[in-house]
Amino acid sequence: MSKRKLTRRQAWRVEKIHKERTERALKKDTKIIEQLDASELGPEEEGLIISHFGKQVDVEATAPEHNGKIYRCHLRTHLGQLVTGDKVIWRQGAETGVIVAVLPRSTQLQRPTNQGELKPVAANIDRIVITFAIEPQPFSNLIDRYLVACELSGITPVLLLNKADLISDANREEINHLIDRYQNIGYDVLTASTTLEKGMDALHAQLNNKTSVFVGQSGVGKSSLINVLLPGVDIKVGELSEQTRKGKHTTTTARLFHMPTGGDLIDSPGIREFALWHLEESKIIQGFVEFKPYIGMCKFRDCKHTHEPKCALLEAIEKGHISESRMNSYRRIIASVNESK
Ligand SMILES: Nc1nc2c(ncn2[C@@H]2O[C@H](COP(=O)(O)OP(=O)(O)OP(=O)(O)O)[C@@H](O)[C@H]2O)c(=O)[nH]1
Ligand SMILES: [Mg+2]
Ligand SMILES: [Zn+2]
Repeated sequence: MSKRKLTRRQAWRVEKIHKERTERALKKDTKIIEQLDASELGPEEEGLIISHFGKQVDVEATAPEHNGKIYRCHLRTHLGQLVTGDKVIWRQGAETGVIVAVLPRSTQLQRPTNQGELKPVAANIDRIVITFAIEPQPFSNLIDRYLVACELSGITPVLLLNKADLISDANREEINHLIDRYQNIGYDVLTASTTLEKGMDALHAQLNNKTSVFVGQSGVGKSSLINVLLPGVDIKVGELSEQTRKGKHTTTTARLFHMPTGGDLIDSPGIREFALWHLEESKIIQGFVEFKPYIGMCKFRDCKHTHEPKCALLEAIEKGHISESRMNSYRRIIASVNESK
């Protein structure tokens, strides 16, 4: 059998399974909604999604008489993917309530999955706290990917190095190098340690009265940081694996917490990779802030910035205006995007 035939057959099977699954989900959904409609539903009210579990969400009732009470609500399939931070209209039910509408998002952080879908991570956010640590080992390419997402979605990044208590002579130089890489292009890098409770005031000042989502690898201390910022909130934290010194994916679903001084913090599950295959090359390059003055200045319109003569970006590297390491990181992203296409 030819390769093409096989692929087409496979595609047909995948589509069939997907269709059946969607139909089953819709049927189940309709049944639950019918049951809900048959019961007494309260009036339409505004709410905020605090957390998301498959077909259900926890909604905080916005009206003052509820005193911040949280209601478990069912989602209707036609509403699309709702996420922590979404503002919704909901109705109270006997056991679970139901979401009837979602209000437009001001911003959203999206994440492409390995299955080829785009999944929202959090909505209506002002800050993305890109968290990294002394261990697990930080990867500048992952930080760069998050920065691209921030720059393209118009959400301000906060770069945060946690576990500063683990800085030693053995890693100091490498860490300073990493910090310089970002400070040289205009990003502030905050340093913190939850064990020593250091750097918390500066972090708090950046997040006060804003809605912020903590992102980064598993085990960098996202949940630990929120626990220190919000005493009384007791999120589960997990030790790194003894063998690999990587996180064990302790947080499994994003959750929003209010700051007593105003603003919200969203804890999110750690990730291994942050793919960018949903973005065009011409967009991704815009996510590298220091490249911006040189974009469109190359001699050739279709310049790939690899070896072409009169390439404005290569010239900028030569003159030291752009670092070789950020350029390599950009190339790695483009290569991985092309590979997945
Ligand atoms: N030495 C040191 N350890 C820390 C610090 N902050 C957190 N940890 C430890 O790092 C480990 C991981 O912390 P978590 O808060 O669970 O990390 P996370 O980023 O939420 O991980 P996921 O939920 O898996 O994504 C725990 O053992 C924490 O005690 C710190 O400042 N210094
Ligand atoms: Mg966590
Ligand atoms: Zn060029």
